[in-house]
Amino acid sequence: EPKAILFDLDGVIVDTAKHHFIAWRALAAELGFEFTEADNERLKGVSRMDSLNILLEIGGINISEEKKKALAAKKNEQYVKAIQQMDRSEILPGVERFLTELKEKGVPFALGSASKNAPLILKQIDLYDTFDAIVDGNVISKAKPDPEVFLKGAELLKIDPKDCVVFEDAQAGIEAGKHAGMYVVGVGDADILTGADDYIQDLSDMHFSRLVK
Ligand code: B16
Ligand code: MG
Repeated sequence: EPKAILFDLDGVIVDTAKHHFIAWRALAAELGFEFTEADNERLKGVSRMDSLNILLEIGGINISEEKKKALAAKKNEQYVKAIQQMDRSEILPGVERFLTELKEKGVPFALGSASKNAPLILKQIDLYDTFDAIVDGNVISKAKPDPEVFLKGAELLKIDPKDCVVFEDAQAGIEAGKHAGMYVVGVGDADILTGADDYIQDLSDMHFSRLVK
């Protein structure tokens, strides 16, 4: 029976991919090329700078590191404006019920996100104080698929990694969880995701009993 749960943020707790997409697309338009929703799939779970590098590669643009920093800051400014408008209505289906179930069972849970904006997003949707620990892009040095983000979460919760369950919507995140030696539940389209131990469309398909083997 699992002793702790680790949640990815974007795509698991809340759907921020659309806000990222709008901001990246605006940046691409300014640079003179088109950025599609299919392109945006490649950015899920990927850090801000790595995302920008993928975007520039799509546009065939070569610029200095300094200019890259400025563009990443510009994108983030627009993205932050969008997430400042978020509220509880954007919490994904099943999340609140499942978190309540975990609280009732006394199972601790942490956030494991690549996003530097994770604390702001959790505050906007009023879940900041609900999590027992938060590991985000501000405190990790190695991006998913490196297991660092989830190992840190387990450490903060003082639970052995093998007793942790990870919920992830990104391929790199599923791999990070497996590298950490954890049981991983893929969230989203099981035809796209691979390597997880179980798959659900969203958290409305999840109950603690399903994790008890
Ligand atoms: P930021 P997650 C990730 O969050 C997103 O999936 C990814 O699209 C984004 O580029 C990354 O956070 C960095 O976000 O620019 O806010 O630091 O899925 O790991 O919760
Ligand atoms: Mg995600």
